[in-house]
Amino acid sequence: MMNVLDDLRKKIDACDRKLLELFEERMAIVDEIGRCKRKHGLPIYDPKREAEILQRYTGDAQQFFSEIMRLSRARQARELLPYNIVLIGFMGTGKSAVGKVLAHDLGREFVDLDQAAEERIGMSISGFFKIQGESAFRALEQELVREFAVYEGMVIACGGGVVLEPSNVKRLRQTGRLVLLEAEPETIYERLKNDTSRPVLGDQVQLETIKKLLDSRDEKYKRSADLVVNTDQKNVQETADEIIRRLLQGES
Ligand code: PRE
Repeated sequence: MMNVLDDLRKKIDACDRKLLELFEERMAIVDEIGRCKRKHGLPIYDPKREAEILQRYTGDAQQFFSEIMRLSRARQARELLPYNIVLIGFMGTGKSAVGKVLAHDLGREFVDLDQAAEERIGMSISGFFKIQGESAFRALEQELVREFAVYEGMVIACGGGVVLEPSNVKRLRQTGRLVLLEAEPETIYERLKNDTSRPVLGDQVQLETIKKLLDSRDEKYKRSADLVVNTDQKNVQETADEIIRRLLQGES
């Protein structure tokens, strides 16, 4: 029995060596494509091309190629955007939704700091606010920033209050570019009016409260930002595309 297993494992090792060789060959081409895209200002993620490749396969093989292409995007992104992308801004500006799409398109890991906080405390943020108060939450937020800012190649969506604390901005800056998502108070109101999970807005979301809070924070948001992107008339994909395009151009 053991002999059979040993033999089969030797065969697997031989297969893996061949796979690795081909994988490295493919990745060298991906690198060349990356340079070509850079030169011509083309996006990293090409959904049409990926669909064309994926429709050739089904089941596990499709998964396999899907993962290879994610690694390829990550590789091009690492080369072209060698820093974390950190989304900051007021609630309702789309940080979580845009962050997810950005991470996908760049083949990166995504972390939503509010979600990470909820997982850590085992309850909703608004529940935690009620029981422990805002300052306990801000302390937890700082701890999470300390943890996640040391990683590389991430997309990080911050809670709306994160950059109000200067030490958070400093930490996030060491490994990332801070991208501020903006929206008019009316847009934010429309996006949040039925949302009861925003403790700093109270139980009933009001336009006036949004305006006041936004006013008091605007300066700090702007001061922390490397890049400012307006989201009023854009969907999530359009916003993500604009962020990548402008970061690639080295714009601010
Ligand atoms: C590749 C990677 C990313 C794109 O989304 C599409 C395809 C791939 O791995 O096949 C290569 C590539 O960058 C490209 O063909 O444009």
